[in-house]
Amino acid sequence: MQAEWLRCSPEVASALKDGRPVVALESTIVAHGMPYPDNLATAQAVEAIIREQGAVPATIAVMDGAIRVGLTPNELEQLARAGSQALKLSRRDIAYCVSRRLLGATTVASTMLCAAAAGIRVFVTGGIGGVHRGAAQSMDVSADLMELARTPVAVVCAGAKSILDLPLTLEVLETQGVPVVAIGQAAFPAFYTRDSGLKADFRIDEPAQLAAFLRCHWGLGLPSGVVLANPVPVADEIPAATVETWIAQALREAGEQGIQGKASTPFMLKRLAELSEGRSLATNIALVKHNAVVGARVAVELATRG
Ligand code: PSU
Ligand code: MN
Repeated sequence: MQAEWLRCSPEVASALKDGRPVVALESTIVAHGMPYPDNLATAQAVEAIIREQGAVPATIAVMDGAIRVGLTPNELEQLARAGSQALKLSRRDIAYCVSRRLLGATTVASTMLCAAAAGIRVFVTGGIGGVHRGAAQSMDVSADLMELARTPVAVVCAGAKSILDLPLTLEVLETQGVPVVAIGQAAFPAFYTRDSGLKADFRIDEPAQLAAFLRCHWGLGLPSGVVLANPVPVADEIPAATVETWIAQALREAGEQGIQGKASTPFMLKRLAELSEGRSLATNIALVKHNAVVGARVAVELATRG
């Protein structure tokens, strides 16, 4: 990627140059995944948690005609205030946003792409996109899965939401050669709930072991990303049956209103927050913070042993 279009903050650039741990963060979760001002408070808290663990946070977004890796506090606030005014950028949208000098928020897919270009291997988020329910008809499969297939970044997440078809999501990841590693349990977590009822491919608990796995994966020359699925803390979990009633209603409304394509996921997140009277949002915030702790520890381990 040409330097003109990829700009690391001085702090991120110096950490990368010295081989110190850096953790990438996405911005769609800020602009499109949570309402203001919770989005700003969460983004700031997540950056602080990563620093406490001894790593440098690098929130990624498109601003002023460049991909920006590491934002100033003012820039983070600008993004949080812009909300849905910022473009939601997947891989296909990046060149348009950069060349038109627009404000853009990166999804898991585009954050992975930009992180890899900058030399960052660990990325913390809430949940990944996946195969949408009804995808046999809509063909709506998140570009996140294709990016995981081709871009060597570890994505620390709480699994994927059950707004998606989770069995099919895991099938696609298997087909694409993406390892799904659950942390601290055998089950693949379903974002608001710890157990989706499906098994992850592997269970690895400790940051040092997770780092060793990643080192081996990439050392073998495997080109893909890795899903590090970290379940929501017990205290913040919402029972699956409760979540399902909100999801069923939100999906029904999405169908009635003809919501599709890139608008689907933000619509679902917003409706879940409303239908749950903020409970889904509180859990979302808690799990992202927990992912930040774990992701930063993995980044620290990865940096200390090369
Ligand atoms: N899932 C969440 N919160 C989010 C997203 C997904 O729980 O904010 C965002 C991420 O940026 C993810 C994107 O990459 O939605 C997936 O969108 P789509 O399904 O359109 O690919
Ligand atoms: Mn989609």
